[in-house]
Amino acid sequence: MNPPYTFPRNFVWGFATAAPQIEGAAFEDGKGESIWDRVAHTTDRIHNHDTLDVACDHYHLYKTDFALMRKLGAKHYRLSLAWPRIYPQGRGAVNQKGVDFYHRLIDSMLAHGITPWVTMFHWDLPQALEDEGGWRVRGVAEAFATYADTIVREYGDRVKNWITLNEIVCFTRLAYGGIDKAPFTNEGEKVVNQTYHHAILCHGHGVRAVREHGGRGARVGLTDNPTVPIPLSETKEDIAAARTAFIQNNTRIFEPIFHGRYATDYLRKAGADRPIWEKGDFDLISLPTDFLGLNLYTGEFVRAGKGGRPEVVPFTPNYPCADSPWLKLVPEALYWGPRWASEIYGAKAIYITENGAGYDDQPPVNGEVLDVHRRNYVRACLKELHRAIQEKVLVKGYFLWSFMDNFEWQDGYNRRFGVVYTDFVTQKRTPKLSAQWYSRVMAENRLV
Ligand code: PNW
Repeated sequence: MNPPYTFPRNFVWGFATAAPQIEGAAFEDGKGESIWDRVAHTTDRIHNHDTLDVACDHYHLYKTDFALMRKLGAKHYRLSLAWPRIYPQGRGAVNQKGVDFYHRLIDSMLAHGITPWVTMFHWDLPQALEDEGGWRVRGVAEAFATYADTIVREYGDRVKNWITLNEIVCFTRLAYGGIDKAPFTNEGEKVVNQTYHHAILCHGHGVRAVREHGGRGARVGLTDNPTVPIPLSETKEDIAAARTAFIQNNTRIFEPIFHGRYATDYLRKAGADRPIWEKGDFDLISLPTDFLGLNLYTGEFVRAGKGGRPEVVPFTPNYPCADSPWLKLVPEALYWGPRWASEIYGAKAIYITENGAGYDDQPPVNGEVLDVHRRNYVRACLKELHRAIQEKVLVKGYFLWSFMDNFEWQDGYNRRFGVVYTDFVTQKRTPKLSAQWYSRVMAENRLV
């Protein structure tokens, strides 16, 4: 018999990062300005006025970073490519030095025995495209199509796992709807709905590019961060209410991608704010994918209200959270998220493309960072994920966010998600307790 909490054979274990958060070299070798570079240098939106200029300096330190990853036992690694490194103006002339950098990066990864999982877009829109209207205008999809074609042609001989976009809501609603992501504008529902539409159109182009140029064995999917309703109690009524809430919460993305149309309910409610689309858009948007990536950090509790309608149970101020205030500790999301996605949309292969916890860890003491809090949360999450797998939900892999502390968007370098501690002055890496623990989990393919 297997020891308890053993994961399926061939389960994919890895780490996740994103280019703008770790690479640095923000203006080196011809890289163009991204919308995050712009807000970092010209606004007060980012904690401590931190910038992405140096970050973890992974651009220069990637070889030793891969050596450490390998030493910890990771065989899979989810990274993203910086669009403005390949196309500094978003479109037009290719920056050969940027293209070459990713050739070296991918070769080094493979030399260290690490399989790349490449996200095409992780929020670093070229500023030149934002100047044309960014996600508000359809031109973004045309530019993305060319970018996707280029990178799949360049790297497709060695990269077989592609993720089109990371977390649409974070660069549409949270970015143009007045919340907390670049470019930090506030433009109302009509614009926000249109940015979603252009994003799913780009997803479609990403899938198309992989089918056209990806070669043998290429696979592609979207990474999304759905809000995950957790039934307050596992009664029939609360489960049904949470299920309905999942559909409603994620209608803008999952309905078009899985069903090739917007839900009539959504269009009716949106009224005059509904997005504009063109003939043929949904054929592209709903091209079949090979897997669904889910970034799961937290959830919300839902119960059956009047007439069975979903009712969100608000978090009281004393509900526990990580140091990131949005990160309420709800490990159950790792059970219900995959379950809803497979039960409702028939997602066959699911990868958890991110999960982790943001805490303001203190520097190493005697070479140790004792982040028991992070280790315990991730372990609780993995127990819930294991339950989903036991119940035959087809979860094929898990990527921990993040390999090392990095640029945490509007929270700058203050908030740490890494299992490896980054000293941003010396660039010294120190594996935390959570890294030592995760290393054993990967090696033994079970929870320890
Ligand atoms: C993800 N929320 O963002 C991103 O993909 C990463 O780049 C980021 O560093 C990581 O999670 C940690 O924040 C999220 O409000 C941002 O629920 C916000 C939320 C979830 C994920």
